[in-house]
Amino acid sequence: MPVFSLGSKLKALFSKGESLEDFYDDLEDILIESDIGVKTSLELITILKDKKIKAKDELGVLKELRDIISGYIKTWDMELERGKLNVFLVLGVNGVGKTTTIAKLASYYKKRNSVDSVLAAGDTFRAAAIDQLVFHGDKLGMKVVKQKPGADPGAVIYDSIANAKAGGKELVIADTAGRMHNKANLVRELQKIDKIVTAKAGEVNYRKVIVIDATTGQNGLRQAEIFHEAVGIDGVILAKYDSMSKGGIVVPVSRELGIPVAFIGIGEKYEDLIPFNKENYLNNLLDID
Ligand SMILES: Nc1nc2c(ncn2[C@@H]2O[C@H](COP(=O)(O)OP(=O)(O)OP(=O)(O)O)[C@@H](O)[C@H]2O)c(=O)[nH]1
Ligand SMILES: [Mg+2]
Repeated sequence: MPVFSLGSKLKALFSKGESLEDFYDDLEDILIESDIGVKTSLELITILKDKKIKAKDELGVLKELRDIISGYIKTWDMELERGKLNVFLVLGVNGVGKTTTIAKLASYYKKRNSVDSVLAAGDTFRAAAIDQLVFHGDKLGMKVVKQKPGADPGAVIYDSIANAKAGGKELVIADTAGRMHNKANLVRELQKIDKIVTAKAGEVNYRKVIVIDATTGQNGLRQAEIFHEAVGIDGVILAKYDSMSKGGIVVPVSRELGIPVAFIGIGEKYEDLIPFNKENYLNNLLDID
């Protein structure tokens, strides 16, 4: 599958030598196609027009785009608050990479901070989801708190916090179901979980992160919107960045929803999760060497 390349499309556009109006129209289409979002793309075009950036000035356009987009993207290092229990609730629609990302996060904090996580099997919607987390917990040598399929996810997460506290652990990473019978149910369920953990806000550093699949396109923005409205999201992890997409979706998520980017997933192995680096990301997005 070819990699969608905003940079190569831009290069082709520059070599077209069309009128300034057509250039801006085409540029707008290219930006939207690269998941930057309609609103943000229009905003970018307006700024370029205002600055009277010339279509022929390839480097000038790229530099300008890079600078503006850079200002749009917020980042978050997702460091642990030491000496305290950290609770990371991992959200996202089904199949985006939540459970795999949880295992990667547990592995990351083990390496970085020598911290063992307690993994909470909060996706009680499917038996296989619990088994998948247990599989990772066994491989990583980390405790998994679970109940039977169909159990109340809030209770599982409550137990995992109690378990972590009793064991002197500093981190709980909680899985959640990305699907329910319908959206209203999903939102209600998440709000219940959120209430339970928020009640412990004084004692724990509670953070909510959404996993977005880089290959799902602009739908990722809608997903982030729904979860953000439901419980308020602190950060995004972009999974499957190694696949064909260049991850333009984090631009509108950051710009339009104000959600910072924490990590990117670049494969299926535990070590394939790296802190988001804005410079590298922008160079890759725009194909700048
Ligand atoms: N290439 C690649 N694959 C990934 C990445 N992250 C997750 N995956 C794969 O995506 C698939 C789905 O991942 P899961 O972690 O099961 O996703 P989930 O969101 O927990 O899915 P549900 O529990 O079904 O809602 C698996 O095959 C993962 O190996 C990534 O960064 N890169
Ligand atoms: Mg899962």
